[in-house]
Amino acid sequence: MEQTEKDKMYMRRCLQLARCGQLTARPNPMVGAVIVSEEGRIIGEGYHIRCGEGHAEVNAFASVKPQDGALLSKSTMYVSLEPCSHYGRTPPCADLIVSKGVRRVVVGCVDPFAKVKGRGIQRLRDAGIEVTVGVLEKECLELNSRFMTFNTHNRPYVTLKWCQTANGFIDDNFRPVALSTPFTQMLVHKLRAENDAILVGRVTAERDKPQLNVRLWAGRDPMRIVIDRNRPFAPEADFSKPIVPQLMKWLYGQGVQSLLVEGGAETHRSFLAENGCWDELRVEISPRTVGGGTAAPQIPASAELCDRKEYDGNIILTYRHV
Ligand code: AOF
Ligand code: ZN
Repeated sequence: MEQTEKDKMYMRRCLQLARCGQLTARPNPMVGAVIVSEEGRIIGEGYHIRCGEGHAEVNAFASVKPQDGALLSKSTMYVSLEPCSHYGRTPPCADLIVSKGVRRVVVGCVDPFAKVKGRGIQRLRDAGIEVTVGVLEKECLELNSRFMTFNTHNRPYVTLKWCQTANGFIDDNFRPVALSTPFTQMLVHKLRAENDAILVGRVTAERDKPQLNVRLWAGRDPMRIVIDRNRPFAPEADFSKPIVPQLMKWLYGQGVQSLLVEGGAETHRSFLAENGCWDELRVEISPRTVGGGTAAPQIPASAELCDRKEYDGNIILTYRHV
């Protein structure tokens, strides 16, 4: 598909708007929409603020000034996610767009949600609207990676997070050791706020007694899960079979779109194992070294480094599963 610089520019604005819903749109995706007149002026903008309230397109149309209303019939709507076609908590955006009579719609990516999945785009095309799909598609998918994974693979998006010494240990055999800094600690709380659930193994829960809540950042506390190989997490759990797929299925049923795994090493290994399941690794490396301790998990060959940040000597590496 041909992506003009102009299309990309307006789609970038949609992404910018979408991010304003980061703390409030969940479990709905972050979505931004822009309406551009024939001569290239933005006459309307909106984003999805809160689940249950107007979608991005509704807010964008509502922002158009009455004196610009006549421009709609020759304008283009840009939206980072396919307009919905179903009655959910709100009516279908595709119908609204058709009734407003815009000439063209540019969509960032298809909505994998089973009730939409291409039907929104089809409805627009059936009404004679020119539709372009896939402008900045990668960025649009990445913005809602948790929502996309949940709806595409029927399981939550899984992030494994650990902090290790420069020589590869997650603790010190001899004494308690603080590896995170006050700043990176704050980033951990931000990560917690971005996830629906947080999980640790029983050993970590008993030894470290982590609170697993959000104290150093804005946002809601995730659901807390302690996994114990001797106690079923749900009545249907079968410990004679690998536990992670069962856990994923159960979390999906609970509507958990994202899971943050905070350790310990054994728990991480079970997610990293051949039949395990993970999407992102977030590894913090402290400049400290220790004489010995619990070995940090190995970074698997299927991990691709996609980000590296350094804060006061602590390095945070982010990997994606490829
Ligand atoms: C859009 N624009 O801004 C958003 C969309 O229950 P509802 O009515 O809020 O519908 C939720 C579903 O609609 C959600 O799962 C996703 O598929 C889509 N979200 N669609 O056209 C938006 N937030
Ligand atoms: Zn909608």
